[in-house]
Amino acid sequence: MGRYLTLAACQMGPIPKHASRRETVERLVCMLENAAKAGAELVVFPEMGLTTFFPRWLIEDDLEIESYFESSFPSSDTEPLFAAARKLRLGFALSYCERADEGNEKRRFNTMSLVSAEGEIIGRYRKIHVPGTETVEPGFTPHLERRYFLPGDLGFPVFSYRGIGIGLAICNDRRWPETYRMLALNGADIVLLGYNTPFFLEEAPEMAHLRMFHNHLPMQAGAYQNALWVAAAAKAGVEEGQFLIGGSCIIAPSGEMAALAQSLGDEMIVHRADLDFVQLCRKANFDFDRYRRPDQYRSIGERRAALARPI
Ligand code: CDV
Repeated sequence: MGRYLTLAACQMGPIPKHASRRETVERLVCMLENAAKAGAELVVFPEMGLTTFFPRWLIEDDLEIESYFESSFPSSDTEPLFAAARKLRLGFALSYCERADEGNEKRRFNTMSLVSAEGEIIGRYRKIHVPGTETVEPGFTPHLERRYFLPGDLGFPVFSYRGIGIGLAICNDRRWPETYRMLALNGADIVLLGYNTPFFLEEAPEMAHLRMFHNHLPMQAGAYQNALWVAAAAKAGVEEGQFLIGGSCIIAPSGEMAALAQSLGDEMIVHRADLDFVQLCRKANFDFDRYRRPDQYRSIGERRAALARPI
């Protein structure tokens, strides 16, 4: 008998600025219940699944910024999610804004935690590729993640969920091949990903028609080139005046779309992921151990930008 894990990606319609944590958590619990009814064993939610995507605004008031962050996870507000996981016997990955001070240093990360079907934290990932700017720049759609978040400092950990290697990634991470390769090298069979992607970018209006293509292209390539499953959940629709693309999906290790959301609102997609297919794709397409040449790739680990001109 083959090995399977039933994955659900829970796309969310907008989370308004005024929504309380309790309201949003109730909404997430409802989605967990629906996912359990559909037979899901592991669920992924979008980036910033507890709040609106506040980095679209320049906020000066530190108290207001704080209101978007969690200083503990679970907290009394988020505990119902953990209770639901225990009751429904399914795990989930949720992304939120993490406050993790060290001594006097205020540290804020864009974080995703993986929670077991026993309602215990399995592990945590902090977004490595933090896009946008520190201040509002003319000609750019305001996206101030770099003002509010430090880049992740935990590398690309892979966690065991029922003996299956699970990697986590957040939004802009999905566009970088290094994300999938690092997770694959660390033993991932499945990558869970959450995102918030604005449809319109002032800096590149001529590429607006490619937003969905550029959403799926790197995830399908990442799944194929590393022979792993990708389950990705979007925030979608008009959130506080900004249109976020949906396109939540589950992608097979062959690079094929296995499930795709059709709406711009709350929508769950489910797929029974065949884990033996991972092994088949590795053997047929990408046998790392036999064919990779890390000694020839050294500059990937050493050089950040391309050379101005060839050597
Ligand atoms: N939340 C994100 O990381 N969004 C980026 C946008 C700013 C390009 C993304 O890659 O979708």
